[in-house]
Amino acid sequence: MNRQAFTRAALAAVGALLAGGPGGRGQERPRVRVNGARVTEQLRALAEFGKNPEGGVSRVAYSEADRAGREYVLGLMRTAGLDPKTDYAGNLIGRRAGSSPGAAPIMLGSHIDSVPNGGNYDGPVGAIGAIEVARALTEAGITTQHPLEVAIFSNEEGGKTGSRAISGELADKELDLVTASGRTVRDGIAFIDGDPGRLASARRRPGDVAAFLELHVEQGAILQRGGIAIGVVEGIVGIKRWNVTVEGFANHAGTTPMDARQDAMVAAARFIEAVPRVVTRTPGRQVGTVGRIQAFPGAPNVIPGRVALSLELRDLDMPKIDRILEDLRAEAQRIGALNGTIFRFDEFYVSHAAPTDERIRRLIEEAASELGLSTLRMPSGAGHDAQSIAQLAPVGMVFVPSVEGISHSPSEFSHPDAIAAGVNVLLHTLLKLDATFGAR
Ligand code: HGY
Ligand code: MN
Ligand code: MN
Repeated sequence: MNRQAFTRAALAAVGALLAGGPGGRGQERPRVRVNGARVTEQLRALAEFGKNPEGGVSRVAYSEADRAGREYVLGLMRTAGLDPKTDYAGNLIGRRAGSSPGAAPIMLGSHIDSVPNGGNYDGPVGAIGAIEVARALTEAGITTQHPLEVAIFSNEEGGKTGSRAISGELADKELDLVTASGRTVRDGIAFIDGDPGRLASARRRPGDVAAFLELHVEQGAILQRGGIAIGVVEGIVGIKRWNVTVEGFANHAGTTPMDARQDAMVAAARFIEAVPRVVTRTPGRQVGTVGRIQAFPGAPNVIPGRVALSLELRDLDMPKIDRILEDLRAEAQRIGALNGTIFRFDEFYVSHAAPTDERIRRLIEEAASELGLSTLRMPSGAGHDAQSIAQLAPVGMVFVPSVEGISHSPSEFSHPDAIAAGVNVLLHTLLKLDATFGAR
């Protein structure tokens, strides 16, 4: 090595030392990168659990497929040296020691349960990505100051049960809800080795977690349409859900004249048609959906005496959700008066809107920029576990593009390179968080 080369190498080494080593405050950034091929292979393997012949998965929470998928992920967590445990709410929690043992952990995570006939990326990208970050740090010989926790939250799709048990938002009445697996939440938690009788012990308090980061597919088309690599989430919408019951009068479909019916199905149909009209009356990005309907007694020759619907409203502004519900109640009253039916609204689910932390948004942007990736700040119209953890810690969310914005569908897809880029941003944001959110 000639004198100039030696001098250059020596100066670079000194520079790296001044940078304080991995995650340091200096200019030199650790060159550590995740293993994208490993992430791709693990996503493919996880997709086998609950695989549907037409593509995608039905790995609904508390199902056999969910339990088998969790076993696979537990294996990945052990290989990554995370020594995973199952908490009382059924969350898989892995832990990696930090150099400041007294510091509160930085948490990464997401979920692996899916909706029925869902896709292979909603949840698993952030779950596998979080495990990969831990493994990449170990392979690079990097120890963060903060302990690192990797959380695979249970039943995200059925109501963020696991993360809302941690935040304290989970209501007892939810334990009796019957989930897509056919099990109640209570029985489902037991089925995945949690303990529904000790959920209070899964609770975390402000200060127990230094910060939380979640990587997730966008589930919309904004990033793809803009050719942007990384979404920096500004806030996650609040969600409220109601069981709407329409009471009419069951009667003979053949002998009851058309002007003498209290037809609950007709009233329900008029209400369903009114939802988009009422929801869009107010300016903004709020959304409203009727996702489930059931008529009773459900026979072709009986005028339905009762119809049960689900109603869901979402927006970043919780009071706006309440105002829109009042408008829908007034509309239901008007509809009921037309044919003598009565509407009842029973709220059964609340997930609070959550802004992300501005300091973490900036760290995500810095990390992406240093990796040569474009970014865009944006809201999340989908709910996420991050909004539960936001009740007790500062949170950040990183989005990667969803092809055609499709999600909750077998056609859901994100490119391996885009996913690897997102996991690298997760890794380097963590290192920046570790260096700036002072360990005690
Ligand atoms: O419903 C949602 O927004 C999320 O995908 N669980
Ligand atoms: Mn999700
Ligand atoms: Mn989802």
